[in-house]
Amino acid sequence: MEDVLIKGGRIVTAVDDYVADVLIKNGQIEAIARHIPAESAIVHNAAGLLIIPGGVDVHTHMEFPLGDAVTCDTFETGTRSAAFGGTTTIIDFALQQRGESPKQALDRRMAVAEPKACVDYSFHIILTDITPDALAELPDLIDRDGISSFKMFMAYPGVLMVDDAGIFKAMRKVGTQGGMINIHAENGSVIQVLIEEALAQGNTSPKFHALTRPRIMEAEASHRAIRLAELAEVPVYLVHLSAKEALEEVVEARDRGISAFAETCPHYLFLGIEEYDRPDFEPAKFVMTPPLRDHDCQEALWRGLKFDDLQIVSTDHCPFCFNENPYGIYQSKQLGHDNFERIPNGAPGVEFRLPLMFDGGVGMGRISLNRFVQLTATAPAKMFGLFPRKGTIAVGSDADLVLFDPLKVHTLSASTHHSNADYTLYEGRKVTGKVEKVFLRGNLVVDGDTWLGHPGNGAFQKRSASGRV
Ligand code: DUC
Ligand code: ZN
Ligand code: ZN
Repeated sequence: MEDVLIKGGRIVTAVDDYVADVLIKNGQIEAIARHIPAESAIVHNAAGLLIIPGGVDVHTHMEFPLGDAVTCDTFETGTRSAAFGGTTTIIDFALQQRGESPKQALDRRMAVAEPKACVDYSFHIILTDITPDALAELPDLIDRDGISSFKMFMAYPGVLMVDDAGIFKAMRKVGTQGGMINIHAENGSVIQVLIEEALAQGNTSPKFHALTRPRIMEAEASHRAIRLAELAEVPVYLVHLSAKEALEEVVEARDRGISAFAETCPHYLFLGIEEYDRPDFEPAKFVMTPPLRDHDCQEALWRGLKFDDLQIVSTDHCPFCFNENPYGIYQSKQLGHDNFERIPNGAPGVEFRLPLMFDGGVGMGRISLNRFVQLTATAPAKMFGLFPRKGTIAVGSDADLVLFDPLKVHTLSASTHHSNADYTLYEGRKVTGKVEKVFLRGNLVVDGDTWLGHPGNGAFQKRSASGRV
Protein backbone atom coordinates (compact mmCIF):
# COMPACT_ATOMS: atom_id res chain seq x y z
CA MET A 1 0.00 0.00 0.00
CA GLU A 2 1.41 3.39 -1.02
CA ASP A 3 1.83 6.17 1.51
CA VAL A 4 -0.81 8.91 1.40
CA LEU A 5 -0.21 12.54 2.30
CA ILE A 6 -3.08 14.92 3.01
CA LYS A 7 -1.77 18.46 2.78
CA GLY A 8 -2.90 21.65 4.42
CA GLY A 9 -6.29 20.69 5.82
CA ARG A 10 -7.80 22.00 9.04
CA ILE A 11 -7.64 19.08 11.46
CA VAL A 12 -10.58 19.05 13.83
CA THR A 13 -10.91 16.48 16.61
CA ALA A 14 -12.99 16.54 19.79
CA VAL A 15 -10.37 18.88 21.27
CA ASP A 16 -8.05 20.14 18.49
CA ASP A 17 -8.38 22.61 15.65
CA TYR A 18 -5.27 23.44 13.61
CA VAL A 19 -3.88 23.33 10.06
CA ALA A 20 -1.32 20.58 9.31
CA ASP A 21 -0.31 17.76 6.98
CA VAL A 22 -1.22 14.13 7.72
CA LEU A 23 0.95 11.24 6.53
CA ILE A 24 -0.66 7.79 6.27
CA LYS A 25 1.40 4.58 6.21
CA ASN A 26 -0.06 1.08 6.07
CA GLY A 27 -3.53 2.34 6.86
CA GLN A 28 -2.57 4.21 10.01
CA ILE A 29 -1.65 7.79 10.76
CA GLU A 30 2.13 7.90 10.73
CA ALA A 31 2.80 11.59 11.30
CA ILE A 32 1.10 14.94 11.71
CA ALA A 33 3.21 18.06 11.19
CA ARG A 34 3.16 21.56 9.72
CA HIS A 35 4.96 20.54 6.53
CA ILE A 36 5.63 16.93 5.54
CA PRO A 37 7.61 16.43 2.28
CA ALA A 38 5.67 14.48 -0.33
CA GLU A 39 8.52 12.10 -1.29
CA SER A 40 6.79 9.05 -2.82
CA ALA A 41 3.34 9.52 -1.24
CA ILE A 42 0.07 10.06 -3.11
CA VAL A 43 -0.89 13.64 -2.27
CA HIS A 44 -4.38 15.03 -1.60
CA ASN A 45 -4.74 18.78 -1.25
CA ALA A 46 -7.06 19.61 1.63
CA ALA A 47 -6.68 23.41 1.63
CA GLY A 48 -9.96 24.97 2.70
CA LEU A 49 -11.33 21.64 3.92
CA LEU A 50 -11.83 20.22 7.39
CA ILE A 51 -10.13 16.91 8.17
CA ILE A 52 -12.30 15.10 10.69
CA PRO A 53 -12.22 11.53 12.03
CA GLY A 54 -14.40 9.07 10.14
CA GLY A 55 -17.82 8.95 11.73
CA VAL A 56 -18.72 6.11 14.10
CA ASP A 57 -22.42 5.23 13.96
CA VAL A 58 -23.25 2.85 16.79
CA HIS A 59 -26.85 2.14 15.81
CA THR A 60 -27.65 0.70 12.37
CA HIS A 61 -29.73 -2.18 11.04
CA MET A 62 -28.52 -3.62 7.72
CA GLU A 63 -30.55 -6.47 6.19
CA PHE A 64 -32.12 -6.85 9.59
CA PRO A 65 -35.28 -8.82 10.45
CA LEU A 66 -37.81 -6.79 12.42
CA GLY A 67 -41.07 -8.64 13.04
CA ASP A 68 -42.33 -9.80 9.64
CA ALA A 69 -40.18 -7.30 7.77
CA VAL A 70 -36.53 -7.01 6.74
CA THR A 71 -34.65 -3.74 6.24
CA CYS A 72 -34.00 -2.89 2.61
CA ASP A 73 -30.27 -2.07 2.78
CA THR A 74 -27.86 -4.97 2.55
CA PHE A 75 -24.53 -4.73 4.33
CA GLU A 76 -23.12 -3.65 0.98
CA THR A 77 -25.59 -0.88 0.12
CA GLY A 78 -25.98 0.29 3.71
CA THR A 79 -22.28 0.59 4.41
CA ARG A 80 -21.68 2.29 1.06
CA SER A 81 -24.35 4.78 2.02
CA ALA A 82 -22.60 5.21 5.39
CA ALA A 83 -19.28 5.89 3.65
CA PHE A 84 -20.80 8.55 1.38
CA GLY A 85 -22.02 10.21 4.56
CA GLY A 86 -18.57 10.19 6.15
CA THR A 87 -19.14 7.22 8.47
CA THR A 88 -16.33 4.66 8.40
CA THR A 89 -17.38 2.42 11.30
CA ILE A 90 -20.80 1.09 12.22
CA ILE A 91 -22.02 -1.01 15.09
CA ASP A 92 -24.97 -3.05 13.88
CA PHE A 93 -26.92 -5.78 15.69
CA ALA A 94 -26.89 -9.56 15.91
CA LEU A 95 -30.33 -10.73 16.98
CA GLN A 96 -30.56 -13.82 19.19
CA GLN A 97 -33.58 -15.81 18.00
CA ARG A 98 -35.45 -17.80 20.63
CA GLY A 99 -33.71 -21.13 21.19
CA GLU A 100 -30.47 -19.81 19.74
CA SER A 101 -27.37 -18.92 21.74
CA PRO A 102 -25.92 -15.39 21.62
CA LYS A 103 -22.72 -16.75 20.09
CA GLN A 104 -24.66 -18.51 17.33
CA ALA A 105 -26.46 -15.25 16.61
CA LEU A 106 -23.11 -13.47 16.32
CA ASP A 107 -21.60 -16.10 14.02
CA ARG A 108 -24.65 -16.04 11.77
CA ARG A 109 -24.51 -12.27 11.48
CA MET A 110 -20.74 -12.17 10.89
CA ALA A 111 -21.14 -14.54 7.96
CA VAL A 112 -23.67 -12.19 6.36
CA ALA A 113 -21.65 -9.02 6.91
CA GLU A 114 -18.13 -10.17 6.16
CA PRO A 115 -18.26 -10.47 2.35
CA LYS A 116 -20.34 -7.32 1.94
CA ALA A 117 -19.27 -4.65 4.43
CA CYS A 118 -17.63 -1.63 2.82
CA VAL A 119 -16.76 0.08 6.12
CA ASP A 120 -15.50 -1.30 9.41
CA TYR A 121 -18.09 -2.87 11.68
CA SER A 122 -18.97 -4.52 14.93
CA PHE A 123 -22.18 -5.76 16.55
CA HIS A 124 -24.16 -5.36 19.69
CA ILE A 125 -25.90 -8.65 20.48
CA ILE A 126 -29.65 -8.34 21.06
CA LEU A 127 -30.62 -10.76 23.83
CA THR A 128 -34.15 -12.15 23.67
CA ASP A 129 -33.84 -15.51 25.42
CA ILE A 130 -32.17 -15.14 28.82
CA THR A 131 -31.41 -18.76 29.69
CA PRO A 132 -28.64 -19.92 32.06
CA ASP A 133 -26.66 -21.13 29.02
CA ALA A 134 -27.05 -17.80 27.25
CA LEU A 135 -25.92 -15.93 30.35
CA ALA A 136 -22.92 -18.22 30.72
CA GLU A 137 -21.70 -17.28 27.24
CA LEU A 138 -21.58 -13.53 27.83
CA PRO A 139 -18.16 -13.22 29.53
CA ASP A 140 -16.46 -15.04 26.64
CA LEU A 141 -18.25 -12.89 24.10
CA ILE A 142 -16.75 -9.85 25.82
CA ASP A 143 -13.24 -11.18 26.41
CA ARG A 144 -12.69 -13.46 23.44
CA ASP A 145 -14.97 -12.08 20.71
CA GLY A 146 -14.70 -8.38 21.50
CA ILE A 147 -18.44 -7.82 21.85
CA SER A 148 -18.87 -5.64 24.93
CA SER A 149 -22.44 -4.37 24.52
CA PHE A 150 -25.76 -6.22 24.68
CA LYS A 151 -29.13 -4.77 23.85
CA MET A 152 -32.50 -5.65 25.29
CA PHE A 153 -35.99 -4.39 24.50
CA MET A 154 -38.52 -3.27 27.10
CA ALA A 155 -40.96 -2.91 24.18
CA TYR A 156 -42.63 -5.32 21.71
CA PRO A 157 -44.15 -7.91 24.08
CA GLY A 158 -44.17 -11.43 22.68
CA VAL A 159 -41.62 -10.50 20.02
CA LEU A 160 -38.48 -8.89 21.41
CA MET A 161 -39.40 -7.80 24.93
CA VAL A 162 -37.42 -9.15 27.87
CA ASP A 163 -38.97 -8.85 31.34
CA ASP A 164 -37.28 -7.04 34.20
CA ALA A 165 -35.96 -10.29 35.70
CA GLY A 166 -34.23 -11.21 32.45
CA ILE A 167 -32.83 -7.73 32.00
CA PHE A 168 -31.51 -7.71 35.55
CA LYS A 169 -29.87 -11.13 35.17
CA ALA A 170 -28.07 -10.07 31.98
CA MET A 171 -27.02 -6.80 33.59
CA ARG A 172 -25.46 -8.57 36.56
CA LYS A 173 -23.62 -10.97 34.28
CA VAL A 174 -21.84 -8.38 32.14
CA GLY A 175 -21.25 -5.61 34.68
CA THR A 176 -18.11 -7.05 36.21
CA GLN A 177 -16.69 -8.10 32.81
CA GLY A 178 -16.43 -4.75 31.00
CA GLY A 179 -19.82 -5.09 29.36
CA MET A 180 -22.59 -2.55 28.96
CA ILE A 181 -26.34 -2.98 28.48
CA ASN A 182 -28.16 -1.01 25.77
CA ILE A 183 -31.87 -0.61 26.35
CA HIS A 184 -34.81 0.21 24.13
CA ALA A 185 -36.78 1.94 26.86
CA GLU A 186 -40.54 2.00 26.39
CA ASN A 187 -43.16 0.28 28.52
CA GLY A 188 -44.20 -2.35 25.99
CA SER A 189 -47.08 -3.85 28.01
CA VAL A 190 -48.88 -0.55 28.49
CA ILE A 191 -48.24 0.50 24.89
CA GLN A 192 -49.81 -2.79 23.76
CA VAL A 193 -53.01 -1.93 25.64
CA LEU A 194 -53.14 1.44 23.87
CA ILE A 195 -52.48 -0.14 20.47
CA GLU A 196 -55.24 -2.70 20.93
CA GLU A 197 -57.69 -0.01 22.06
CA ALA A 198 -56.87 2.16 19.05
CA LEU A 199 -57.29 -0.70 16.60
CA ALA A 200 -60.57 -1.80 18.24
CA GLN A 201 -61.89 1.73 17.64
CA GLY A 202 -60.95 1.52 13.96
CA ASN A 203 -57.98 3.86 14.31
CA THR A 204 -55.61 2.14 11.90
CA SER A 205 -53.73 5.06 10.29
CA PRO A 206 -49.99 5.73 10.84
CA LYS A 207 -50.61 8.67 13.17
CA PHE A 208 -51.83 6.23 15.80
CA HIS A 209 -48.35 4.75 15.95
CA ALA A 210 -47.31 8.03 17.59
CA LEU A 211 -50.45 8.43 19.69
CA THR A 212 -50.09 4.99 21.27
CA ARG A 213 -46.48 5.48 22.37
CA PRO A 214 -46.64 8.28 24.97
CA ARG A 215 -43.58 10.16 26.12
CA ILE A 216 -44.08 9.23 29.76
CA MET A 217 -43.99 5.51 28.88
CA GLU A 218 -40.51 6.13 27.46
CA ALA A 219 -39.63 7.98 30.67
CA GLU A 220 -41.05 5.23 32.88
CA ALA A 221 -39.01 2.55 31.15
CA SER A 222 -35.90 4.74 31.16
CA HIS A 223 -36.24 5.18 34.90
CA ARG A 224 -36.72 1.44 35.40
CA ALA A 225 -33.76 0.53 33.20
CA ILE A 226 -31.49 2.93 35.04
CA ARG A 227 -32.57 1.69 38.48
CA LEU A 228 -32.08 -1.95 37.44
CA ALA A 229 -28.61 -1.07 36.16
CA GLU A 230 -27.82 0.79 39.34
CA LEU A 231 -28.65 -2.27 41.41
CA ALA A 232 -26.72 -4.55 39.05
CA GLU A 233 -23.77 -2.13 39.00
CA VAL A 234 -23.50 -2.04 35.23
CA PRO A 235 -23.27 0.91 32.85
CA VAL A 236 -26.51 1.40 30.92
CA TYR A 237 -26.98 3.10 27.56
CA LEU A 238 -30.42 4.20 26.40
CA VAL A 239 -30.77 3.96 22.65
CA HIS A 240 -32.72 6.44 20.49
CA LEU A 241 -33.81 8.69 23.36
CA SER A 242 -36.58 10.99 22.13
CA ALA A 243 -38.65 12.35 25.01
CA LYS A 244 -37.78 15.23 27.29
CA GLU A 245 -39.13 13.27 30.26
CA ALA A 246 -36.79 10.35 29.49
CA LEU A 247 -33.86 12.75 29.31
CA GLU A 248 -34.83 14.07 32.74
CA GLU A 249 -34.43 10.54 34.09
CA VAL A 250 -30.92 10.33 32.62
CA VAL A 251 -29.97 13.72 34.06
CA GLU A 252 -31.27 12.75 37.48
CA ALA A 253 -29.21 9.54 37.46
CA ARG A 254 -26.05 11.16 36.13
CA ASP A 255 -26.31 13.84 38.82
CA ARG A 256 -26.22 11.00 41.36
CA GLY A 257 -23.06 9.62 39.73
CA ILE A 258 -24.69 6.65 38.02
CA SER A 259 -23.14 5.41 34.75
CA ALA A 260 -26.23 6.15 32.67
CA PHE A 261 -25.67 7.22 29.07
CA ALA A 262 -27.90 7.96 26.12
CA GLU A 263 -27.91 8.64 22.42
CA THR A 264 -30.40 10.53 20.35
CA CYS A 265 -30.87 10.52 16.57
CA PRO A 266 -31.08 13.28 13.95
CA HIS A 267 -34.79 12.67 13.30
CA TYR A 268 -35.64 13.53 16.91
CA LEU A 269 -33.60 16.73 16.61
CA PHE A 270 -34.88 17.95 13.26
CA LEU A 271 -38.41 16.56 12.83
CA GLY A 272 -41.59 16.79 14.89
CA ILE A 273 -44.95 15.14 15.43
CA GLU A 274 -46.59 17.25 12.70
CA GLU A 275 -45.09 14.88 10.10
CA TYR A 276 -47.88 12.46 11.02
CA ASP A 277 -50.44 14.95 9.63
CA ARG A 278 -49.18 14.55 6.06
CA PRO A 279 -51.80 13.32 3.58
CA ASP A 280 -52.62 9.75 2.61
CA PHE A 281 -50.15 7.07 3.74
CA GLU A 282 -47.17 9.51 3.67
CA PRO A 283 -46.88 9.56 7.51
CA ALA A 284 -45.79 5.91 7.34
CA LYS A 285 -42.40 7.17 6.17
CA PHE A 286 -41.98 8.68 9.65
CA VAL A 287 -43.08 5.60 11.57
CA MET A 288 -40.09 4.79 13.71
CA THR A 289 -39.87 3.87 17.39
CA PRO A 290 -39.99 5.93 19.48
CA PRO A 291 -42.10 8.22 17.29
CA LEU A 292 -41.34 11.84 16.49
CA ARG A 293 -42.20 14.12 19.40
CA ASP A 294 -43.36 17.69 20.11
CA HIS A 295 -40.97 20.57 19.70
CA ASP A 296 -40.28 21.01 23.41
CA CYS A 297 -38.47 17.66 23.20
CA GLN A 298 -36.25 18.92 20.39
CA GLU A 299 -35.16 21.88 22.50
CA ALA A 300 -34.46 19.60 25.46
CA LEU A 301 -32.41 17.20 23.29
CA TRP A 302 -30.26 19.99 21.84
CA ARG A 303 -29.64 21.24 25.36
CA GLY A 304 -28.77 17.68 26.42
CA LEU A 305 -26.22 17.38 23.63
CA LYS A 306 -24.65 20.68 24.54
CA PHE A 307 -24.22 19.86 28.22
CA ASP A 308 -23.31 16.15 27.83
CA ASP A 309 -26.53 14.79 29.30
CA LEU A 310 -26.66 13.04 25.92
CA GLN A 311 -23.31 11.71 24.76
CA ILE A 312 -23.83 10.40 21.23
CA VAL A 313 -25.77 11.02 18.03
CA SER A 314 -26.42 7.80 16.10
CA THR A 315 -28.88 7.24 13.26
CA ASP A 316 -30.88 4.10 14.08
CA HIS A 317 -30.65 3.56 10.30
CA CYS A 318 -33.46 1.02 9.89
CA PRO A 319 -34.57 1.50 6.29
CA PHE A 320 -37.72 0.25 4.61
CA CYS A 321 -38.99 1.36 1.22
CA PHE A 322 -42.20 3.32 1.03
CA ASN A 323 -43.29 1.51 -2.14
CA GLU A 324 -43.73 -2.21 -2.44
CA ASN A 325 -41.51 -2.42 -5.50
CA PRO A 326 -38.75 -3.28 -6.18
CA TYR A 327 -37.94 -5.19 -2.98
CA GLY A 328 -41.36 -6.59 -2.10
CA ILE A 329 -43.93 -6.05 0.61
CA TYR A 330 -41.73 -7.31 3.47
CA GLN A 331 -39.21 -4.51 2.89
CA SER A 332 -41.89 -1.88 2.50
CA LYS A 333 -44.04 0.37 4.67
CA GLN A 334 -47.03 -0.87 2.66
CA LEU A 335 -47.05 -3.94 4.91
CA GLY A 336 -49.01 -1.80 7.37
CA HIS A 337 -51.24 -0.02 4.90
CA ASP A 338 -54.39 -1.10 6.75
CA ASN A 339 -52.99 -1.38 10.26
CA PHE A 340 -50.36 0.93 11.78
CA GLU A 341 -49.10 -1.84 14.05
CA ARG A 342 -47.84 -3.71 10.98
CA ILE A 343 -45.91 -0.77 9.51
CA PRO A 344 -42.23 -1.72 9.80
CA ASN A 345 -40.69 0.59 12.40
CA GLY A 346 -37.72 2.53 11.11
CA ALA A 347 -36.30 4.93 8.57
CA PRO A 348 -33.10 5.45 6.57
CA GLY A 349 -30.55 7.98 7.83
CA VAL A 350 -26.98 6.67 7.92
CA GLU A 351 -25.83 8.94 5.08
CA PHE A 352 -27.09 12.24 6.45
CA ARG A 353 -25.93 12.25 10.07
CA LEU A 354 -22.80 14.35 9.49
CA PRO A 355 -24.27 16.93 7.11
CA LEU A 356 -27.36 17.36 9.29
CA MET A 357 -25.41 17.72 12.53
CA PHE A 358 -22.92 20.09 10.92
CA ASP A 359 -25.58 22.24 9.31
CA GLY A 360 -28.21 22.19 12.06
CA GLY A 361 -25.78 21.86 14.96
CA VAL A 362 -22.59 23.79 14.18
CA GLY A 363 -24.09 26.04 11.50
CA MET A 364 -27.01 27.07 13.72
CA GLY A 365 -24.70 27.71 16.69
CA ARG A 366 -26.19 24.94 18.83
CA ILE A 367 -22.94 22.98 19.27
CA SER A 368 -19.27 23.73 18.64
CA LEU A 369 -17.23 22.17 15.86
CA ASN A 370 -15.30 20.09 18.41
CA ARG A 371 -18.52 18.88 19.99
CA PHE A 372 -19.79 17.88 16.52
CA VAL A 373 -16.77 15.58 16.15
CA GLN A 374 -17.14 14.31 19.68
CA LEU A 375 -20.82 13.40 19.25
CA THR A 376 -20.40 11.68 15.88
CA ALA A 377 -17.00 9.97 16.21
CA THR A 378 -14.99 10.29 19.43
CA ALA A 379 -17.65 9.65 22.06
CA PRO A 380 -19.15 6.64 20.24
CA ALA A 381 -15.65 5.16 19.78
CA LYS A 382 -14.86 5.66 23.47
CA MET A 383 -18.25 4.46 24.69
CA PHE A 384 -18.05 1.20 22.75
CA GLY A 385 -14.40 0.23 23.10
CA LEU A 386 -13.02 1.37 19.74
CA PHE A 387 -10.89 4.32 20.89
CA PRO A 388 -8.12 5.33 20.09
CA ARG A 389 -8.04 3.08 17.02
CA LYS A 390 -11.20 4.86 15.86
CA GLY A 391 -12.79 8.21 16.61
CA THR A 392 -9.83 10.56 16.52
CA ILE A 393 -6.91 11.82 14.44
CA ALA A 394 -3.69 10.87 16.18
CA VAL A 395 -0.42 9.12 15.40
CA GLY A 396 -1.11 5.37 15.47
CA SER A 397 -4.86 5.64 14.94
CA ASP A 398 -6.51 4.09 11.89
CA ALA A 399 -6.47 6.53 9.00
CA ASP A 400 -10.26 6.79 8.81
CA LEU A 401 -10.54 10.38 7.66
CA VAL A 402 -13.14 12.63 6.10
CA LEU A 403 -12.30 15.71 4.06
CA PHE A 404 -15.31 17.92 4.66
CA ASP A 405 -16.15 21.14 2.81
CA PRO A 406 -17.73 23.41 5.43
CA LEU A 407 -19.04 25.87 2.85
CA LYS A 408 -20.56 23.64 0.20
CA VAL A 409 -24.36 23.82 -0.04
CA HIS A 410 -26.22 20.73 -1.23
CA THR A 411 -29.70 19.24 -1.11
CA LEU A 412 -30.57 15.99 0.65
CA SER A 413 -32.61 13.72 -1.57
CA ALA A 414 -33.43 10.05 -2.16
CA SER A 415 -32.61 10.66 -5.82
CA THR A 416 -28.94 11.11 -4.94
CA HIS A 417 -28.43 9.13 -1.72
CA HIS A 418 -26.88 5.64 -1.82
CA SER A 419 -29.28 3.71 0.39
CA ASN A 420 -31.74 1.27 -1.22
CA ALA A 421 -34.54 3.17 0.52
CA ASP A 422 -36.79 4.97 -1.96
CA TYR A 423 -37.29 8.00 0.27
CA THR A 424 -35.52 10.12 2.85
CA LEU A 425 -37.00 11.87 5.87
CA TYR A 426 -35.26 15.06 4.70
CA GLU A 427 -36.25 15.27 1.01
CA GLY A 428 -35.35 18.69 -0.40
CA ARG A 429 -33.59 19.98 2.72
CA LYS A 430 -30.71 22.32 1.83
CA VAL A 431 -27.67 21.94 4.04
CA THR A 432 -24.28 23.60 4.22
CA GLY A 433 -21.31 21.25 4.66
CA LYS A 434 -20.51 18.26 2.48
CA VAL A 435 -18.38 15.15 2.66
CA GLU A 436 -15.84 15.40 -0.19
CA LYS A 437 -13.39 12.53 0.35
CA VAL A 438 -13.43 9.57 2.70
CA PHE A 439 -10.48 7.36 3.63
CA LEU A 440 -10.98 3.98 5.26
CA ARG A 441 -7.70 2.86 6.84
CA GLY A 442 -5.88 5.01 4.29
CA ASN A 443 -7.82 3.82 1.26
CA LEU A 444 -9.75 6.48 -0.61
CA VAL A 445 -13.28 5.04 -0.79
CA VAL A 446 -15.32 8.15 -1.63
CA ASP A 447 -14.10 10.88 -3.96
CA GLY A 448 -16.90 13.38 -4.58
CA ASP A 449 -19.68 11.38 -6.22
CA THR A 450 -17.38 8.51 -7.13
CA TRP A 451 -17.36 5.22 -5.25
CA LEU A 452 -13.93 3.60 -4.97
CA GLY A 453 -14.59 1.15 -2.16
CA HIS A 454 -15.25 -2.58 -2.37
CA PRO A 455 -17.59 -4.97 -0.57
CA GLY A 456 -15.64 -7.05 1.90
CA ASN A 457 -13.10 -4.30 2.58
CA GLY A 458 -14.77 -3.42 5.84
CA ALA A 459 -13.08 -5.19 8.76
CA PHE A 460 -14.69 -6.61 11.89
CA GLN A 461 -13.54 -4.65 14.93
CA LYS A 462 -12.97 -6.45 18.20
CA ARG A 463 -13.87 -4.01 20.94
CA SER A 464 -12.57 -3.45 24.46
CA ALA A 465 -14.83 -2.56 27.40
CA SER A 466 -17.96 -0.49 26.82
CA GLY A 467 -19.34 2.25 29.05
CA ARG A 468 -16.14 2.99 30.95
CA VAL A 469 -15.86 6.66 29.95
N1 DUC B 1 -35.80 -0.01 17.82
C1 DUC B 1 -34.63 0.12 17.26
O1 DUC B 1 -33.64 0.36 17.94
N2 DUC B 1 -34.52 0.01 15.96
C2 DUC B 1 -35.57 -0.27 15.10
C3 DUC B 1 -36.87 -0.44 15.73
C4 DUC B 1 -36.91 -0.26 17.17
O2 DUC B 1 -37.93 -0.31 17.79
ZN1 ZN C 1 -35.36 0.36 19.62
ZN1 ZN D 1 -32.57 0.46 16.12
